[in-house]
Amino acid sequence: MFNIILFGPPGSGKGTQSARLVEQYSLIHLSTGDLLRSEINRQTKLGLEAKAIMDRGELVPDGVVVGMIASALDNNPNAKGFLFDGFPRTVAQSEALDQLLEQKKTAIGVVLALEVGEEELVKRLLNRGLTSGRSDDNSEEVVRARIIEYHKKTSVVADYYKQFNKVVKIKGEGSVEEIFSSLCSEIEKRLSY
Ligand code: B4P
Repeated sequence: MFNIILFGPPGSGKGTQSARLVEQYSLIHLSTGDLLRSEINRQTKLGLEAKAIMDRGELVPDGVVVGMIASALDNNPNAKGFLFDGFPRTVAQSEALDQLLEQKKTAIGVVLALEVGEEELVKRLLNRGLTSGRSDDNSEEVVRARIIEYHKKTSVVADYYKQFNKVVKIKGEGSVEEIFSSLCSEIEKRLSY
């Protein structure tokens, strides 16, 4: 099993690149953002609670997202590997993920960290907000709040994985194809070990 975390601030291209990577390497795509939006669309209790938090640009409580990931892992017993997109977003989520993977006798192979400047992030998200219908993309105030939340709680996730030498930085500006090719070359170095 080969498991990847695609890491980076909001708007860095995680969702965009994940769609390509899961197809290329036959991985199961686990995006906590997508899982939460599916709860919102189905108007579940969890979804209604999450929507209010997401609309402020804040992070949903760790227990909620860890529970969603635990079920998704259980539901895919024959996976060749998982691509985690937008998860983990706190150190507590990282520790919980390590434990869940250990129970399944596997681990994270690599953390690919997309690096994109702040103004480019704001531009991309507001631009997506013009068509996505996502309420967290259509106000500059909320977009900037998400970036602040990233610096406060999520950027330390990279430090957590650095202690295990698992982090590779990837330039996240340029064409989608160029970035995809950088990601693939890092994955292939590790697959050929
Ligand atoms: P997510 O759904 O994870 O959304 P994101 O970080 O905003 O987007 P992403 O990074 O995937 O978008 P992409 O760059 O692909 O999270 C949404 C919310 O859910 C969070 O704020 C939080 O409230 C909650 N949540 C999710 N996971 C959580 C967790 N683990 N714990 C707690 N809360 C959680 O796309 C952005 C735009 O850029 C697109 O329009 C795309 O077309 C464009 N783009 C991509 N690559 C580009 C490139 N190379 N050049 C130009 N534009 C590009």
